[in-house]
Amino acid sequence: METQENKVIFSAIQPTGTFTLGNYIGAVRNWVNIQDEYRCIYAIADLHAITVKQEPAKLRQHTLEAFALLMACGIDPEKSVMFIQSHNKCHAEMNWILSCSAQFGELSRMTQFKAKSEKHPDDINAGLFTYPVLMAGDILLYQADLVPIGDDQKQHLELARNIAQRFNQKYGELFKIPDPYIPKVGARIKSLQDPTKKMSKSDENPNSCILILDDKDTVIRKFKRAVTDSDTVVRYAEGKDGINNLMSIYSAVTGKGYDEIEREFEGKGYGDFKLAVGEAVADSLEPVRTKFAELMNDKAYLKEVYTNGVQAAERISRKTMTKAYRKVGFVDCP
Ligand code: ATP
Ligand code: LTN
Repeated sequence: METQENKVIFSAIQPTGTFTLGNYIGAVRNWVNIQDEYRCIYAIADLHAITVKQEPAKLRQHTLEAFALLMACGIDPEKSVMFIQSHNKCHAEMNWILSCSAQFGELSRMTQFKAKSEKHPDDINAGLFTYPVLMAGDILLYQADLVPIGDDQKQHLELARNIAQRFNQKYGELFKIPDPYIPKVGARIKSLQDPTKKMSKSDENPNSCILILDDKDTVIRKFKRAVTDSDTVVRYAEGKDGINNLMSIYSAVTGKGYDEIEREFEGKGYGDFKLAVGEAVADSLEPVRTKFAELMNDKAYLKEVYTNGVQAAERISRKTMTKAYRKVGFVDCP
């Protein structure tokens, strides 16, 4: 029987900028929490990032920073495999093999493709269209059992399952069919300026999102400016999107339940509450900032970690890649 420890988890994040509090609470913090329970493999998805325009020097910098950020947030290279996607050539190779099992029709139905094509009408490149195939390869190469993802990636995971099943039917069993991993605590953090929208690193208004490297003053200032409502009572209720969002952030960083938070701020105004949320968030991010600065000052160590990481990733994925080549009928590589 399979124990949880033998189950493989794969996930990745794109190096498109400093992570937000949303990325941290909704994704990376959960990745950290499951490291002891599963065999975790995490990647910085730089191949995915170039589906939209990137400045080369910035991409290189953001990729290293994202890698260091994962470590600063608590991903431990002694426990998990962590690497940079483009370093492992299997990803680009598997992308081709799987693209021949993906259908034009199903790729056309991806809502992210439609949304990104509308946002960048002058650059609807083929990579943007086949993005989910590359993502399917990421997952299937490691025979992942579970994939932690947010709502926005559910459609892509469903597609990965369909591609895997189709390949297995066409060529014989090879890929494990992955399931989504829904974390126990997985808050969807909203924009501080428009709490009906998700907090996102590509938002134009810098006050809308907390970046995990923001200093204490900046964090507190952004929370002070957060949009709330004309009521004065701190309570979780329908129609109070701004306050609900702040409560869910406060709850995520302090571990307190909504009832407890309501009692804590009874008789106090929004000003006090916003300050408390700002301080709690800033305090919880402080160790991340310190660790990040340390890591960025030791590039040799970072390099050692991503070198060991890709070697481990290669070892696992090359086995699947070789089997896939045999299945489709390629002559063994001399
Ligand atoms: P972009 O603005 O470039 O689209 P993003 O901030 O939405 O980026 P992604 O890189 O697409 O972030 O997502 C990385 C991970 O963080 C995903 O698992 C995603 O579900 C999660 N995530 C992103 N934003 C939030 C949020 N506001 N709340 C909770 N989880 C989030
Ligand atoms: N598309 C994802 C990042 C990503 C990913 C993956 C997530 C690339 N490959 C494989 C899970 C599994 C995103 O933009 N959040």
